[in-house]
Amino acid sequence: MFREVDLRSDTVTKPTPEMRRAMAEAVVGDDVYGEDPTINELQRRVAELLGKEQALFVASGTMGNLAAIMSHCWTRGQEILVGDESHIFLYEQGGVSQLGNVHVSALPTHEDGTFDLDVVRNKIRPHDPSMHEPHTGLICIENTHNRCGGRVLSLDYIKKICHLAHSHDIPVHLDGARIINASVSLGVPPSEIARECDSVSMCFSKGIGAPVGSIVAGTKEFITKVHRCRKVLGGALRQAGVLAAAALVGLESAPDRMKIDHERALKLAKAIFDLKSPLVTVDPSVVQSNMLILSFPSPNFTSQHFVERMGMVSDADEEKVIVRACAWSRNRVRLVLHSDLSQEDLHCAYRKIRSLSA
Ligand code: TLP
Repeated sequence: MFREVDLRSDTVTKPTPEMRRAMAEAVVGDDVYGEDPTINELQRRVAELLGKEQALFVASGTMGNLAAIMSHCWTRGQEILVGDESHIFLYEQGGVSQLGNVHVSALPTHEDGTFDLDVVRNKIRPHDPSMHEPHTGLICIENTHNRCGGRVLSLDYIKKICHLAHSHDIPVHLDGARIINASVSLGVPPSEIARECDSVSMCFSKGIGAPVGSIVAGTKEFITKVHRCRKVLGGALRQAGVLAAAALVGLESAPDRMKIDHERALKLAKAIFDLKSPLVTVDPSVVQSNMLILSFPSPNFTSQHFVERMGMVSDADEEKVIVRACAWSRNRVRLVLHSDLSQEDLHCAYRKIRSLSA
């Protein structure tokens, strides 16, 4: 028998018994008619949580970002400014161009997930009468920032970028797939983080632990457009209350749960750092939520070697443990903590890392 510790993502969690019960007992209706009470309740609760007029349930974070961007960039010939390390730019198949007819301009991303505001200012293409250039229709930010290892954008930075955008009449979309993690880390309500942003997307299927679903929030007028875009993207669901029921359960316990994930991530990072290994290291000072990025300074032991070795058990291994992790580049591996991990799972993962680090 092996113990498997899955650190690939917080998306790997399975619904809890309480979620499964709530799903089985959910009161449902046809959501295309707006008649699913559990979906309606979730949308109401999240709109309030994010401090927005309305919210709309969508199938995934990718669909939420795409529908939001299509809704902001309603007319042809628009461009969005996104980070070159953002999920929207890297991992959504260029859907905004492929399906949304939106042009993308990628901004260099700092290690903490921010952009240089002067670079943003220079990239903005104003609504002038020129027929040659696209118009900047939207700026997208991400909090917590996935590729930057779960880094948290500060309220001050969000305020500054939103003010810059708004001074050019450009809205801001926040990819808040993990906004609750950001809220726990900053010690402020999610509505405070989303306050200056015109729209927000948030995922239920990550740290919140629900099996499926995301949500987009904004003004009533904006959500009417998102509703239309969701339909053309094939995301108009029927008795979706079974999914919303799990999300409602997850939301209740999410902040407390995430606090534990964050504490454990930092503890694990410190323990790995203290190994002073020439092969694998991590900077605990940048661990701000539920992720850590391991680096591999030696060309003879790459992230790929590490991931393969972590996923194997040999006869020589005293403990029969498989640890699953994602190699993000030749010398980077992302580890993500989540609610399906026990303290013992993490001890086992640490001991396995230690055994490979000499
Ligand atoms: N991120 C996934 C992978 O796609 C990388 C993960 O394991 O972290 N925004 C952000 C910031 C995300 O991290 C993700 C998923 C999404 C959007 C998309 O969500 P889904 O997977 O629901 O489409």
